[in-house]
Amino acid sequence: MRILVAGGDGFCGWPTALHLSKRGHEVAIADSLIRRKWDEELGTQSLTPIASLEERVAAWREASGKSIPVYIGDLMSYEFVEHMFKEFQPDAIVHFAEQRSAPYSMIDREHAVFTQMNNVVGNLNVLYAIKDITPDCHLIKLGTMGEYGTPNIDIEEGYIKIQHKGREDVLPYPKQPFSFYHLSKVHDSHNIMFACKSWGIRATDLNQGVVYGLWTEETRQAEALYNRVDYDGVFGTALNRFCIQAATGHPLTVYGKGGQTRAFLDIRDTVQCIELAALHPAEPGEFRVFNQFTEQFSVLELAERVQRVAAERFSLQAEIAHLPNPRVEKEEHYYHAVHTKLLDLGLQPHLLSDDLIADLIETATRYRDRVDFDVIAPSSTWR
Ligand code: NAD
Ligand code: USQ
Repeated sequence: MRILVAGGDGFCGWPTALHLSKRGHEVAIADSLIRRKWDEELGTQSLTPIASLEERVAAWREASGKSIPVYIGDLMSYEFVEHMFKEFQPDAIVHFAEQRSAPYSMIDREHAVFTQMNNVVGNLNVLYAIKDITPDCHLIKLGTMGEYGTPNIDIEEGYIKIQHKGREDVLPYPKQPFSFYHLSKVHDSHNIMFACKSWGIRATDLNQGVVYGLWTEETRQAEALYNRVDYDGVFGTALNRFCIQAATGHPLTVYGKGGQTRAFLDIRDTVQCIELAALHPAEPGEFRVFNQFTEQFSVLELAERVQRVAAERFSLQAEIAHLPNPRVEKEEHYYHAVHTKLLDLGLQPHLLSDDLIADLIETATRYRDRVDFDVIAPSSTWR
């Protein structure tokens, strides 16, 4: 298949592009490289050294013999999107190219407005390009489990059967997102659903949980292929942050009580899920939703697990700090989310293992000189 990976310079996009290329698909990457600029804005960097996108694809050509053409540009520019679709003629587009940090979207008005413009406008441009240039192209869009929030009932995969005053319908599952970032994903979902209904576009919304890990088979092959991994208080995510904190002697930053329960998956399962969605496309006009995660954990449970592995494998004594929660969220709640559709398509999950945690701690120990303690604390607050 001809697969365009938008956001292919990022944490999920880069390993996905390599995985799809390795599996024999014709892959192209689109990215504005803006994520590298946000690192500069925040005074942070990936824990692992990352090569430029140009060096990355050259290293991949050397390692695999396969070419990945690159389109550098902003999805907010329709001219750019139109040119790329006309030239590459994708069978599928995997759309990762958004501002994905909840704390970044909550810094202030400017960051909230930017996040929603970047994400909603970019996604709308992709929808129009599909309609006008490649109407059969399957949109594989990264959504988030955080679109649903934490309702006191089970979370279904996109839709729920409702009985009301003696009548029944299957309706979109109610959305109670956590941040202006998560809200941008809800707006995207609504726009995609409308486009599928109106124009007959085929789309899969992958409501992904928090991704942990760093390495995939392909990204380990050479230093120029290394993936990025974030540890700072804005872009770093729960489990990865705890491993890097344990390795560097920083207390593990549990926000509030730590009973916040979220859905999680290994980066190796992200790349698998994307290929499964591509190989089994939605029907024309279908707006399909998959919950893309493999396990759920509370934040405190993860911190305790990292603490134990750090002690057992490395004799490191990691302290757990309960910081005042910078976010407005429930710290104790019911959480049970359905996630069977990707398993039905053949997903073979990599469940969280002590080995994975140890591997992350080992990587962080190797690159501890790149860790700046000043950017670890949460710097953006919801209130
Ligand atoms: P990332 O920030 O590492 O990568 C995103 C990439 O998109 C960056 O390289 C950035 O330069 C690019 N980009 C952003 N806006 C763009 C635009 N307007 N035009 C062109 N390129 C643009 O993020 P990630 O962690 O790889 O996340 C990828 C996607 O997966 C996001 O949509 C995110 O919401 C979703 N997601 C991520 C996680 C996670 O835990 N990382 C979990 C669930 C969902
Ligand atoms: N948390 C801590 N300590 C930390 C970091 C986070 O306790 O040091 C808590 C947060 O308060 C929150 C939970 O851990 O309750 C998850 O936070 P996170 O920063 O790991 O993840 P989140 O903000 O939800 O966002 C990440 C990605 C985003 C993706 C989302 C999936 O950045 O792109 O959409 O995970 S989900 O959570 O399912 O919505």
